[in-house]
Amino acid sequence: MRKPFFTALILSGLIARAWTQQEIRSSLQSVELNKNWHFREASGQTWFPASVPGCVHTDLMRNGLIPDPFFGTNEQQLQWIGEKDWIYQTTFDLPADLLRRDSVELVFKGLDTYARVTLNDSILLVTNNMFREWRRECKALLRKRGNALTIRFGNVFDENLPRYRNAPYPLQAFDNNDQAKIKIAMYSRKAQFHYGWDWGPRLVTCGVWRPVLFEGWSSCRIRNVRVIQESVNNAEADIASSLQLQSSTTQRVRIHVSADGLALSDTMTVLQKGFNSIVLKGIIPNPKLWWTNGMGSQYLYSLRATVVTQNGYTDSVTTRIGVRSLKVVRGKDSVGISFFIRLNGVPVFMKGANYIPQDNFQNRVTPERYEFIVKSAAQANMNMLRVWGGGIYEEDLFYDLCDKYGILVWHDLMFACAMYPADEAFLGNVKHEIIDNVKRIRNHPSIALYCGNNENHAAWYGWGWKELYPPAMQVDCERDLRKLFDEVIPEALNETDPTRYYQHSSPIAGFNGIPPVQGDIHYWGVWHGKEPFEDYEKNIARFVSEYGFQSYPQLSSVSKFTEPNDRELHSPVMLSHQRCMADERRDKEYGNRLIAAYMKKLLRSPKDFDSYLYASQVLQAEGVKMAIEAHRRNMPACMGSLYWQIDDCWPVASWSSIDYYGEWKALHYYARRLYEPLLIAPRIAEDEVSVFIVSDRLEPVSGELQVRVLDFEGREVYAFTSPVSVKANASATYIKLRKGDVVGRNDEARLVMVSRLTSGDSTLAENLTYFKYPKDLELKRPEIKVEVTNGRDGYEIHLRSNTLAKNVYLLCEGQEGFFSDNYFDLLPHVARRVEFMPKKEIADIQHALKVFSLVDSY
Ligand code: BMA
Repeated sequence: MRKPFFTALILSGLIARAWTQQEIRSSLQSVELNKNWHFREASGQTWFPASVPGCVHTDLMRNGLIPDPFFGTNEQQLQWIGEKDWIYQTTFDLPADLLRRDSVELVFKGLDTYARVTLNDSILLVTNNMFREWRRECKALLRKRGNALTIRFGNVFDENLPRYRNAPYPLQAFDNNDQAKIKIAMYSRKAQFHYGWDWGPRLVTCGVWRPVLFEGWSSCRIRNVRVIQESVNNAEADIASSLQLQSSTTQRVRIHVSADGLALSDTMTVLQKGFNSIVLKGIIPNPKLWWTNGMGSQYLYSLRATVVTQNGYTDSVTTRIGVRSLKVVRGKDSVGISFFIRLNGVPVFMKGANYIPQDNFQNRVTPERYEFIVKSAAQANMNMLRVWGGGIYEEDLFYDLCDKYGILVWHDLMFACAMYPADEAFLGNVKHEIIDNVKRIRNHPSIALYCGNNENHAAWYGWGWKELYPPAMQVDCERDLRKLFDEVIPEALNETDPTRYYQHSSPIAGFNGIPPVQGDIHYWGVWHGKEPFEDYEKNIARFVSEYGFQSYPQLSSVSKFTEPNDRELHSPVMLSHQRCMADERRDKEYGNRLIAAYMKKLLRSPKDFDSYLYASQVLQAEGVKMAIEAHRRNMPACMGSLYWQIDDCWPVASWSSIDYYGEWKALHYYARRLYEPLLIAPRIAEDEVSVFIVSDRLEPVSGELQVRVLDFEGREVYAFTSPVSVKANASATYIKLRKGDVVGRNDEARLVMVSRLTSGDSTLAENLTYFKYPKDLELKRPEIKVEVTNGRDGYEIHLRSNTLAKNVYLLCEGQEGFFSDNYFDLLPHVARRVEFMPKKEIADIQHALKVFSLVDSY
């Protein structure tokens, strides 16, 4: 082991005092401009108060100038907003000490998108990329009193239609997404889902979407710290901190880097006037490693870099780092070419979902909503989210939360389902965008990999886009595709984060898993391809980064965007909240028809609208269950399962497992069970019942595996028990039975197979399997005894049924709150306890609580 470099633990203030013998002043001073904003339509006269950060839609709403765009069919009447130019303005005074700094910059963390910024009558900045951070030196333009900042947002059509008309060749986009006759989304570096998606409205907003501030500094400041973990093991972590400093003069400075107060390095150096790069190395002995959710703790070190100048200025930057080694392992193996994550030396199966922006209007996504969604992922035993390419580079808080909850991030760059321009200006713009964002996020332990785009390559090579062009043009298109994703982006990554894995697109192995030899797939045979759920079994790749099935939000959520007479599947309002129109152009019933077709196969026809919403969620959950079980059973050939999608950006029929209002759908409860570290996943094929146990635990588990077959009244018709030692981090079959023996002469429509792994008195894993689709089961109307007692954070609901109750659905009428479990099957005569945490106190819970099950839906 190398000798760790220790200097005595010296607080930066003390170093500074010893160094300068004078009062220490902070180099940096920030003043946020979030007050006194007004806005108006550019050709109008009247100013209205505005919120910054924010966007024009929420400002219009707050002023009572437009109705809620998510309600009813309002979206359709509000398209004019995106066609106008908008002006934002504020006037402000500034503190004298800010103006005394060597430099004062105006910093925009995000402007959406085409902005012309005027400061005290001088044009300071013209922007064209909502993802970039913009900063300009502006000290010479500022005064103490009566400053004015004006931002004019140009509409995307005026900006992009000329580009569209002058393009060297027409650019394709998937019809379902950019929901207009002329598709221009790809010309703007703006969240692509703003133009509409197959789960999202078309609301082309604009505005100051991230904070605006002045940053003044004197003498020297730390611009950026990149933390490189050169090698990590249990004994030590070699840490290189690469600092970028800016100095207003040539001067000697002292730089100190520490992790949790432990000095990693302490040095004196001479900085040149301008930008300076310096790398400081140090060792964290016996590091506490960062693990993903379910595998260990998520320890985060506070890494602090401090610079102190001879003339008494100091600046410091603190970043939270997780010490871990992570590799995306691509190499030849017995199946083909592997694709898996090795974390701290251990291959880890990725369990998770795809993530889209949580709102069309980003300023409404509060810290609480962020925490709720990432925590919900962790609660569902996920360890990965894929930040999908049609959305945004997320807020810092999102990555902080992923660090905290042990959720790795598969990070698409923001390109999706389209062809993109490749002129020099566009490519240069993209390069800046990648550099800005990667610099911002690269220290997070949660960032696992970068991926160039969502499905652009698949569309070009697989959806027939290439064939739309004459051969000579195909060559140009392909060259441009490569330029962006194989040259410009990798170069930008190489400058900023050269050691993280990058792949040009997702999927890299196509749309089905036959044969599953290399890379990730998006399997859409189920849903878009109308294949049966059983086909999930046949389409297992090395990593399934997308697959999924739609459902509707629950009734209380639907009630929030509809009037009572809209609550009918084919009403104009419900249809405008169903955006999947794939293949059959602009056919609004397309998505509904797909749900109906699968529903017909699996479930009995729901008796009314409310039941239909519920049944759609059960259907989605049952379908995705087949997929997750198939993927996990097939580890290590398959090492990842990310369903499409965890969240929604507005209330809509979609593939989400949590609706826009934060209600867990049936799928999210199912996912939590299916992503448990220990999963029993029986598979019935022909006459054979194979009981698999999949374990993500790193130690073998000893226990007893019971397979019992019960009739719906609880009578046991078959039982088999065997001691097992469950292999660590593996999937294997532990029992094989003949279906004929298991079922005997009993009617399959009245049986449930209960597979259970126990250790002593505790159940480690359990799964229920049926021999028929739910519609063919002879379920009786259950009598469910319900008792409610006061619990720690709410109520405890005790349930017991006289017969098997399938997909028990608890709901507290008129009350918002969270059920610890829902949509579960209740075995006869087995007590079950569910907690309910209401948002507000409930006067009469017995009265408000309703208990349904599948038989009540038909
Ligand atoms: C995928 C995604 C999205 C889309 C989803 C559902 O391919 O990448 O573009 O919303 O399918 O169709």
